[in-house]
Amino acid sequence: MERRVGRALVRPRVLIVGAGLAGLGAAQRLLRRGGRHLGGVRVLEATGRAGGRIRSGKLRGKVIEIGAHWIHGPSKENPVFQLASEHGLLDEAAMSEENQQVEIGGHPLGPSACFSSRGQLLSPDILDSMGLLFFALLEEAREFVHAAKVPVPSVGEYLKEAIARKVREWSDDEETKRLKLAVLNLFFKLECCVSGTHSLDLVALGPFGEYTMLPGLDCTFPNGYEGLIDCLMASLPKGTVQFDKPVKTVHWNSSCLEEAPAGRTFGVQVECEDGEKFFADHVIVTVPLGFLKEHGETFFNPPLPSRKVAAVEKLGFGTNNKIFVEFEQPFWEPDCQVVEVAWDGESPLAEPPADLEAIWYQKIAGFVVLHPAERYGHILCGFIAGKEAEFMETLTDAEVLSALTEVFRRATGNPQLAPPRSILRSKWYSEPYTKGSYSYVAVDSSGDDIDALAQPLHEGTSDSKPPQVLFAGEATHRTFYSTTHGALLSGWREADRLLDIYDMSESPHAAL
Ligand code: 6YU
Repeated sequence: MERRVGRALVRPRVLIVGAGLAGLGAAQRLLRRGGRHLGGVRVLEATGRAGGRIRSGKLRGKVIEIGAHWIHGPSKENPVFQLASEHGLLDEAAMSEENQQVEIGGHPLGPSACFSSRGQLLSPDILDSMGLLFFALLEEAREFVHAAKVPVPSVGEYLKEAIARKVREWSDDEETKRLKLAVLNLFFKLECCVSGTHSLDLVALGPFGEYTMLPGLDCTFPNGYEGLIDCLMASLPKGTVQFDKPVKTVHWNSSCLEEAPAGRTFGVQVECEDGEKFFADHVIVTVPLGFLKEHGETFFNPPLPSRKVAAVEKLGFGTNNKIFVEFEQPFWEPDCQVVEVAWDGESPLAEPPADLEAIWYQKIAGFVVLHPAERYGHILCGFIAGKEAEFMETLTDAEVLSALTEVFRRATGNPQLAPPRSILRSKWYSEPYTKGSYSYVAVDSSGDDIDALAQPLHEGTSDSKPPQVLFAGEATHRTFYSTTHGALLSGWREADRLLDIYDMSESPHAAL
C-alpha cells in the first residue's frame, strides 16, 4: 500500500471517525488485510465507550439492550450473525439450521396479550385477522419498487387508502369495526418503530421494497449485543481507539496543508473539539445521519457538495426508544411474547391526536416480554417511536413509571395492579452524537440518496484522484440501512475501497 511521494515511499495513514460497528469493522478489516503496508489506523470516538448504537445495560442485574435488540435475519449472508457465531455469542437454538431457514418477512411471532384500553382482553381472532390484513398490505406496498409510478407518495397514505376501501366492505356492527380499527392502529405504531419514524406518512412508498430482509428467525445475544463489540475491540491493537475525542471539523481537499510532525504533507486534517489535530491520507466518517443533519454544515471544510447535502437533508432519521419495566409478578401468561394495548377510538383513518404530550404513552406500540423468565425475571420492553418518543425523553423516570402503571391498570381492568419495581429507558434523541435511532427512506428521497451519501469525496473533487473522505454507517447501505449488518457491511465496503486502491490485500482470503 505504498505511494511514492517525491523519492520516498510513504505508507497511507487512515483515520476513522466513530467507534460503532461500522467504524470498528472498517478498522479491523484494514489492519487485518492491509497490515504492515499501512502507516497507521486510528479511530476517534466522541464518547467514552465503543459500540455506538449497540449498547447493553443492566436492569436489576439482568442484561438488557438499550440500542440494537435482534440480529435481523440471522443466516449465512448476515455478517453479524457469522461473527457472533464464530465468537460463540449465540445460543444453540439461534445457530440451528432450522432457525436460519425461517422466513418471517418481518412479521411478529408468538402469542400476544392484546388488551383494549377499556380493560378487556381481546380475542386472538381479531388480532390475527387485522395482522393478516396489515401485513398483506405492507407486502403490496413493497412491490412499488419496480413500478414506474406510485399512486401516493407515502407508505402511510397507501395503507390508509387500502384500509378505507376494506372498511366499506365490513359488515360488522359499529363496536366491532371500532375495535378492528383500534387494533389496526397498533400495527401502524409497530411499523413506525420498525421504520424508526414518527408516521408512516413520512416513509416513501416507491423505495420501500428496496430494504431487504434476510432469512432466519430474529435472535438476541444471551449475554448482550455488546459482547460483539468487546470481541472487535479485543482484536484491535491497544490504543487504536481514542475515546472522548469528539471530532469538530474534517478539513479535506488541501484546505489545511499543514506539515505533520513526521515531515509529511497529508491531504486530510481532523480537528477535535479539544483542539487536538490528527493528520491522515484518508478519513472514514461513520457518524450517524442524525449527527450529520445537525452538524453537516460545519463538520466539513470545504463543505459537502450539494448532492450530498441534499441526501443528508432528504433521507429520514427518526427516534425509536425502549422503556424497560420490571415487575415482581407478571400479569401476563408464561408463554406470552408481547403485551399490547389497543386504545379505544383510535384509528389509522382518523387524524392523529393534536396534544401528543398529554397522551404520549398511547404511541407505545407494544411491550415485548423478555424470555426466558429464568434469565430475566419479569421484564417488559416497550417500544415507542416518533415525537412522542422524543417527548418521553424529557420526562423523569417517576413520571414515565406512573403513566405506565396507569396504562397497565386500565388495560387489565385491575386498579390495584402493583406498579413495576424498576424502570430503565433509552434516550436516543438526546444523545448528542446520535440524535435519533436510525435512518429510513423519507418521502421525496430514494435509494439514490443513500448511494449519494455513501460516495467518497476525492482530492480536487476529481474521481481520478484517491478518495480523501469516505462514508460508512448504517444510513449508507442501500438495502440494509437501519441495521447492524448494514453498518458492518458499510465499514467493510469502505475499508475494501482503500485496500483496492492501493492493491494491498495481504490476506484477501482472511475472514474479515
Ligand atoms: C439491528 C435491531 N434495533 C434499536 C434502537 C436503536 C438502533 N438498530 P453508531 O451510531 O453505532 O456509531 C457511530 C459512532 O460515531 C458512535 O459511537 C458515536 O458516538 C460516534 N460519533 C458521532 N459523532 C462523532 C464525532 N463528532 N466525533 C467522533 N465520534 C462521533 N439494528 O440490526 N437490530 O434490533 C436494532 C435498534 C433503539 C437506537 C437499533 C437495530 C440499529 C443499529 O443499532 C444501528 O444500525 C447500528 O448499530 C449503527 O452502527 P453505526 O456504526 O452505523 O453507527 C422496509 C423497511 C424498514 C427498515 N427498517 C427495518 C429494520 C428495523 C431496524 N430494527 C431496529 C430495531 C431495533 C429494536
